[in-house]
Amino acid sequence: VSVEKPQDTWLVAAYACQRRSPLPNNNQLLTDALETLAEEAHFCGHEGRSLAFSRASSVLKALPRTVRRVQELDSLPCLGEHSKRVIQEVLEDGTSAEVETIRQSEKYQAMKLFTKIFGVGVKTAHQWYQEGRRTLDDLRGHPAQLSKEQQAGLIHYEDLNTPVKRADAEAIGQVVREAVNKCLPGASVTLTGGFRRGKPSGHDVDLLITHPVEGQEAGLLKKVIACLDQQGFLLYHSIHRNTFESLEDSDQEPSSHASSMDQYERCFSIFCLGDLPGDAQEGAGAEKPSRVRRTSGASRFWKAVRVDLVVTPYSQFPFALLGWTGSRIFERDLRRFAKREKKMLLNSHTLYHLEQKTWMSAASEKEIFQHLGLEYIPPEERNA
Ligand code: 8DG
Ligand code: MN
Ligand code: MN
Repeated sequence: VSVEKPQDTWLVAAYACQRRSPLPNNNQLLTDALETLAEEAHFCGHEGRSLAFSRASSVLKALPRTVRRVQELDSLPCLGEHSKRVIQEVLEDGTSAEVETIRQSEKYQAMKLFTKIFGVGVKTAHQWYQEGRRTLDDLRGHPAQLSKEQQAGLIHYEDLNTPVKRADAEAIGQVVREAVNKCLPGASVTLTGGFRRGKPSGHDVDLLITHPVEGQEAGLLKKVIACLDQQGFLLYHSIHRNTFESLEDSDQEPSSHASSMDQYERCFSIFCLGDLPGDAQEGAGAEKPSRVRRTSGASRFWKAVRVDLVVTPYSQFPFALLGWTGSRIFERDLRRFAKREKKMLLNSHTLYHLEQKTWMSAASEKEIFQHLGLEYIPPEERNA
């Protein structure tokens, strides 16, 4: 919650999950600069430093208008000296020399290029950089050294780094919904991630699948994938099995490590989406654009889109929905707030009270916020 005080400074809460961060971001120039610094630190393995810049950026996203003077920032949390210095530079000169130097550096550019490949993280990108590789062609020359995921990522590099529009996300949601309902009537498909937060475009499509009868969802993902594959919608997919064991059945406390990976059955995939306006007019009987695999230039009328499919048991759905809606900083602070302020462990499956040693069930996201003693923040205001 941010309230404008008379003397033109703001009151902004310290945890992102206590703030409303709607779109648009009124301070894009500043947050882009800070996020470049966060990214550079991440590329160098300096996670604490990276998080500090990400938090500084996130605070600016909660401000109701554009920052004009650095003095306005005095009352804000999470802004260190370094962040303030960069903000001041951008306010005065329109750009920061430090940020520009990073953006033009060979290492930053190579790391950026490589980490934008599907299936490539900082560790791999850094290793390639150390080996002297700089371009995608340097990698294409050694396909045997790439995972299947990375090979697919390279083949579809351009498409996968073109923003996915909301209309495409909705279309893919509908395709998946039809496949899911063919395999299991009554199951639901929910668009989550950035699109649920109201973003007009994103880097992928995040879909949550569940069924109101607990247990019915078991084995569903495999069937859905087979169905989609048969229709020619999949360019790549890899299913990861659920390894979540019901902790309520054991006396063990859930692990409290910071990883945001959960243990639902999920599929990381690349969809083949036909997207020319003409496609729709071809009518029944026309060949499905998804089956056409043209690879070059102007005549091409399909594109590759990254899609994450996640299947959840109904009782855990609100936790999964909250966990997959993001933003990443919002999620991070929800967990941190739960642990530090409420002695509770939150993940995408459950909420556990560490002192009472009880699991707290929830039928909706609102109930999870209530358990945490937080004001409900709707998805559109979680763009922290
Ligand atoms: P974008 O795709 O539009 O760029 O943004 P986004 O939708 O916010 O980012 P995302 O990378 O697709 O991630 C969406 C949310 O999903 C984010 O809050 C983090 C969460 N998420 C993963 N992987 C996992 C996971 O394994 N477990 C859990 N619980 N959450 C995950 O991306
Ligand atoms: Mn996403
Ligand atoms: Mn995703």
